[in-house]
Formats: sequence, C-alpha cells, structure tokens
Amino acid sequence: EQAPERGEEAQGLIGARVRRREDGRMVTGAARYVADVELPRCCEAAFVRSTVAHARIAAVDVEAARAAPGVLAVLTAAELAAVRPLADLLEIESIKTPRPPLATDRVRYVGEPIVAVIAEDRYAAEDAAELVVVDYEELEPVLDVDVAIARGPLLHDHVPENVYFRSEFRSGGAEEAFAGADLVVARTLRVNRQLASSMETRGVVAQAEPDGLLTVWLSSQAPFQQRYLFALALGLPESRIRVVVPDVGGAFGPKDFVFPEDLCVAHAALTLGRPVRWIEDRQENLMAGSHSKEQKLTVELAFADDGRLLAMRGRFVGDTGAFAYSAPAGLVDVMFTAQSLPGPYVVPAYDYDVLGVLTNKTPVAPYRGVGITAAQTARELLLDEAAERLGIDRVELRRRNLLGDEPTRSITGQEYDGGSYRTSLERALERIDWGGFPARQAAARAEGRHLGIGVSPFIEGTSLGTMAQLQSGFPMPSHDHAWAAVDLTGTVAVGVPTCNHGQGHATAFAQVAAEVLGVGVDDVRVVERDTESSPWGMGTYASRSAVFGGGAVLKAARLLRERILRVASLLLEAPPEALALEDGFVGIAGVPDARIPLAGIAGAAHFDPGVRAALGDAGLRVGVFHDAPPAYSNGCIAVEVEVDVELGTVRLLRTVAVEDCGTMLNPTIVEGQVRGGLVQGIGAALLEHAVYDDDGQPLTTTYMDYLVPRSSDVSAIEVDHVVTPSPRTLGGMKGMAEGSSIATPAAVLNAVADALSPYGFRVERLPLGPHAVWEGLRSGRAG
Ligand code: MCN
Ligand code: SMO
Repeated sequence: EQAPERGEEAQGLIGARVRRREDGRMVTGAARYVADVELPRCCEAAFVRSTVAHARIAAVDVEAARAAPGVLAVLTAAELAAVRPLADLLEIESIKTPRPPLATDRVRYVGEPIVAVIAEDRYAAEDAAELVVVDYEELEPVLDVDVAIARGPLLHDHVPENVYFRSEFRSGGAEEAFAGADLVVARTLRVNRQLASSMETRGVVAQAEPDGLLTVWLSSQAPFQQRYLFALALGLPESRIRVVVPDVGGAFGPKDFVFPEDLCVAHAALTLGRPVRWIEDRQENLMAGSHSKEQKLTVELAFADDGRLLAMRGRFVGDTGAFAYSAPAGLVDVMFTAQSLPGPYVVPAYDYDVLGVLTNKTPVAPYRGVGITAAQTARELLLDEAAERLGIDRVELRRRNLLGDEPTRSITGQEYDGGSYRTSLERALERIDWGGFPARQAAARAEGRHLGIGVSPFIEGTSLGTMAQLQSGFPMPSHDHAWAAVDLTGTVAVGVPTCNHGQGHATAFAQVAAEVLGVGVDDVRVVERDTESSPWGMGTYASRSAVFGGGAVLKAARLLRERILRVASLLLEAPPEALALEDGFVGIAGVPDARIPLAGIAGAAHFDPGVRAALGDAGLRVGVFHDAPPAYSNGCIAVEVEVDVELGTVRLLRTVAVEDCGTMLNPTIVEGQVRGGLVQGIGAALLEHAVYDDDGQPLTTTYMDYLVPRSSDVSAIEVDHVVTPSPRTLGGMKGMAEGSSIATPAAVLNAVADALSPYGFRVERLPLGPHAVWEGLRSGRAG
C-alpha cells in the first residue's frame, strides 16, 4: 500500500487503520434504533394495504375498526386531506404523479397504504386493521414496460403511454460511426428488480409538543432533506420540526426519502397529541418499502477491426413503479445508467434515450450503485462478446480502449478527475493470476469441471454536490456545513453534515479532526444526525461523505486550528508560525517547557480579559460551508468461478477487488465497504429478484423467496489499494462505497459466461440463478 498524500498535517491519523469506534455499541446490543425510542403514552400505527395491483376503490368501511378496542384513530385519505402528497420538487421536465400518503380513489400496487390505524399498541392496531373492508373494482394491471408503453392501460390518466419522462442525448457522430463500423455488438438486458435489504427496516416515531415543536425520529440517511419534505407536506415551518436519527441498521439508498407512512405517523402525532410509532415489518419492507434497479436496456457498441471502440448507443427504460413522486427516487437509476455507460473507456461518440415508465409495482428508490451497475454490466458483457468476435484477447481489448490516467471529460460531460484506470486493471489481473488461468481452466475441463474468470474495470461517480448534480441533470443544490469547537475541558467536537448509517464516519471524521488539531481520535466527538445540533447538510448517499464530510471537517478543523494558535500566540508570546499543536498541547517548537494544554487555551479564550480585548471574538468554535466538485474513483474487480452444469449453481473461487479512492481516511473502513458492496453485487448477479406474478401479486415477500447472499455464497475477498489523490477535492479524497457493488455483477457474469463458453452461453436476464443457468445451457443462451 502506498501512503496517503499528506497536507500540512503530519500526525499520521488520516489514513491510519483506526478501529471503528461505533462498533462496540452495535455488537454488544447497546445500539438504539428507532424501535428503541421509548416515549410515555406512545401509540402505534398499522396500515391497511392494497391487496390488489390495480383497482378503483369503490368503498372503504372503517366502522368496525373505529369501534375496536384500543383504537385511537382510523385515518383514510379524507382525514389526511390537509397533508400534501409527496411530489417532485426538482425542476426537471417530467409529468408529475404526486403520491398521496393514503390512496384516494384508486390503488396502483400491492401494498399501497389505504388506511392507517392508530391504537394503544401494535396488537390492537393490527387487529383493528384486519376489520377494515375495502371494496375494489379491479383494473387490469400493467407489469411490463413494453406493455405499459404499447397498450396500457394508463396508471395515471394524465400520463400518456405511461411514460412520464423522456430524455435524449446525441453526441454527434454516432450514426456515422455505427454505419462504418467493422463490428457492432448489441444486447438487450433485463435487469432484475431488487431492493435494499437493510437489517433495520424503515421506522418512524413522531411527537408533537404543546409548544408546537414536532420531533420525528427516523431511520434515515438525510435528515435535513427529510425535515424540508415534512415541512412542505404538513404545511409547517421547518423551524418547528426536528428530525433525530438514532443508530441506523443500514439504509443503502431508500432512507433518503419521506414515505407515505412517515407522513401518516407525523399527522397522527399532531392531531392526537400523543407520540405515534410505526416500525415496518419485513413483509411490508419487501413488498411495499421500495424497490430498485429494474430496467430494460439495449446497448450497442461499434468497433473497428483493430478493437478500437468507435461509438455507443443505448436505450434505457426504467420500470419505476406506480408513482413518479420524486426524480431522485425514480429517475436517478436510468439517468445514471445512461450517463455512466462510457465508464473508464475512450468513447468518441454516443447516443442515448432514457424513458421513465410507470407500472403497477412498488415505487422505486435508489439502491447502492444506483444506475451505474446496470451500465457497467451491459458494457462489460458486450466487451467480452466483442473481444471474442474480433478475435482479440478480452483484456487486450480493454487495454486498447482504457482512458489515460489524467483528468478528462467523458462524452456525457462527466468531469473525471483522473485515476489509475490502467494500473488497477493490471493489479487485479496480477492478483488473480489471470495469466495462469487458461491452464487452470483446461485442467478443470479435463475433469469435467467448468471454471471461468471475469474482469470488470470501473469508474464510480462520487461526491454528489452542486456541480455533479447540475451535470447529471438533477439540479439539486448542495449545502453542506460543518462546525468544529474546543470545549473548556480541551476536547474537540465536530458537527458534520453527513448521516452515518454504517459507514464509520464517527471514526473516519474524528481521525481528520484529530490529525489537524493534534489530539487523539478519542478526544474528538463527531456530532451528527440531529437537525437541532448538527450543521445543515444533504446527508449520506452517492458515496459523498468522505469528500463532503471529510472535506468539511478538514476545512473546519484547519480554521479552528488558526483560532487556537491566535490565542496561544498571545499567551506564549510567540508568532503562530512558531507554534505546534501536539498531544493536546500548543507549544513552541524546540522549547519543551513552553506549552499550554488545549483546555488552557479554551479557558483563556472564554475568560481571559486580555485575550478577549486583543482578539474580540476569541471563541474556539468555527463554522464552514463546503461544496465539492465531483470525484471519480476507480478500480477493478476480478473473480474466478466454478459452474455446476448439472445444478446450474455458481460458486466463487477467488474474488479480487482493487480500488482507488484517492487519499484514504481509513483503509480498514474502505475495505469493509468494498466487501459489503461486493457481496451485494453477488446478490445482484446471482440471487436477488423481486418477482411479481401476472396479476401483479408480489411473490417475494419473505427472505425464503427473496434471496440475499449468505456467507456460503461468497469466497474470501482480497482487497488491494492504489492511491491517486484527487487533484480537485480538499484532502484528495474520492468516495468509494459503491464501486464494488457497481463492478461485481459484470465480473461474475462474465466469469460464468466464460465457464460456459463451450455451450454458447449468453446472459440476457438477471439474476443468473440456477434455473436461468440451466435453461440457458439447454437453449444455448441464458434468460
Ligand atoms: N472512506 C475513506 N477514504 C476515502 C473514501 C471513503 O476512508 N477516500 C471511508 C469514509 O470515511 C466512510 C466510508 O469509507 O467512512 C464510505 O465513504 P464514502 O465512499 O464517501 O460513502 P458514504 O460515507 O457517503 O456512504 C454512502 C454509501 C452508499 S451511497 C450506500 S448506498 C451504502 C454505503 O455507503 N450504504 C451503506 N455503504 C453502506 N454501509 C453500511 N454499513 N450501511 C449502508 O446502508
Ligand atoms: S443508494 Mo446510496 O444511498 O446513494
């Protein structure tokens, strides 16, 4: 491993393998999640949900439920008339389909909330919910994007062809390039509907104080954004809402948003004057929480016979479920697929079309690797096919088309900040002994075993801030702040704009502050996840926190250090340049006795009339604003698999991940993130599939049916680092937390295709479960 590049700080904490401080409470059961929030007189909510995919609601009979024991309120759309539906706030051109907190006259997916029952406890609420009778006039459900567009019926009468969004991009030159190409490869891929399986489901507790403050405890990754959405929906000023995020047991994307249930619970708390709680159960989560990633994409690549990539073409159709209530929730997936198709390659010309389509399924939200995974998968599958048809080695084909390492702008306008595209590929090949594979494969084949190997070099767009947002077509401004302070006992606190929900920020950001301020990691407290005490920030998603949180802390800590040195300079009668901050003391370099503990500096700043007279505001608390340019990390995944052609099962033999996220704050955390994303990538490729039957009934509403990877589905994961600091971000960090989930499916699928190459196997539909493998073997193609 290379040492991370250092700025003016030299304590060595940035980049150190500090153990995650937050894990103790997690592994000893001391963590407190939303479900652990205990409030006096708290009541509970349960929801009556649609049992059909598409219907007009003829009548809802809630009389029996209202009369049931322990019931405090039964809410229907009528009672919630004052709550504004969840709607898109972004200025993008699309047809809006606001999502009401409770269904009004129509239901559009199984699991859509129709009635909320609030009762003394969950048992009473669930029992009463059972008594509600909904009279449906069933309509034909639409479950496939092609059918949705071609003949409907319409989910929302004002959305023709069920298409609420169209966007196209023409770089110029693509048509000519395709016309003159020596080889065109094309593939239509059906990407599986998946969902973010956080261990903790969604959950919300709301309490209204007599003085008008509404406090909402939420399992979340973006509390400030959610506070704003609550304010708009409930018609309250933001200043009257506090969002508190307790420990979070994973989020992986969807917990950026406000959901119908959240609004019902908040409304009930305001009207009942008692705290209300709702904790999603697993069946609700799998059925109606949020789905992700399903799209039908057709990608074409044009090549010259020397293997040069001449152009790309793509059509990306997102199956975004029953409501387009938020562009970041619904469209970000297909948009990111379209924009990131070029990846780490030189692409001279590119045309694409994106469609957002409504179907009678659970509305979608982002899930790790948002959109980029689909692009990566399609592109890398086609590169392997093109290599074979051109008679060029598939690694060599990639080498001929990879970008140089310097910053460049992609054909879709993404401002890459440079990386190690080539080095990462070569490192991965070396680690997995790519050169020795043909011999391993031949030896196995001689025994009737089928080994395959696959490689997947990637670029991961991270650090979603104003610039990246504008470039990506989602004009969402970024406002990230941080503060840093020294208290009278000499310990440091930093307020961060991010929302740690498993990423180890309380450790990584403490390392940053500790290094700059010359204190120990344990002397730094990281304050976050409470709109009342932490600084305004967009939250944690899109692998933005290392750059935004880490960068903001770096900025704030440096400013605080200047202020500490100003005070110390007066006390020690030495210029700030002569002073050093070390081990919790400010001292004069080379003068061992001349040092003052931070507590002494803080005391002087607060109470010393001389210091205050000289400096005016001598306070040791600073606040900063931080917006960062996009940062693109890169890396490469390589896997070796064995496929059992009798059973159709895939076993991973070797898994190598090389990643380059610039300056690392904490390599141990980075490796944990690589492993987690990689396992989810294996799930995406081989297991995870949210399935509906022809009537629109979800068939995967337990973990017996929706398969997530278990330890037996994974091999040991070898992680290696290349460090190319970003020349653009403060500190040189790039985000990294989604890279392995982006690149793993392609590596796995290409390895499977390689193993089965004697059978002419071709991947067209995901996931590649045993049945798909087996059918593919019989027909000479998969899916
Ligand atoms: N890191 C680092 N040096 C870098 C980059 C990152 O040390 N150069 C560290 C960071 O300090 C941070 C972690 O690695 O502790 C991830 O940083 P980053 O890549 O910036 O990603 P975020 O912290 O913004 O996390 C978001 C990302 C996303 S988008 C999803 S989805 C996802 C993921 O994180 N969801 C997760 N990882 C998850 N991990 C857990 N446990 N739970 C989730 O819900
Ligand atoms: S899906 Mo991650 O929260 O961007």
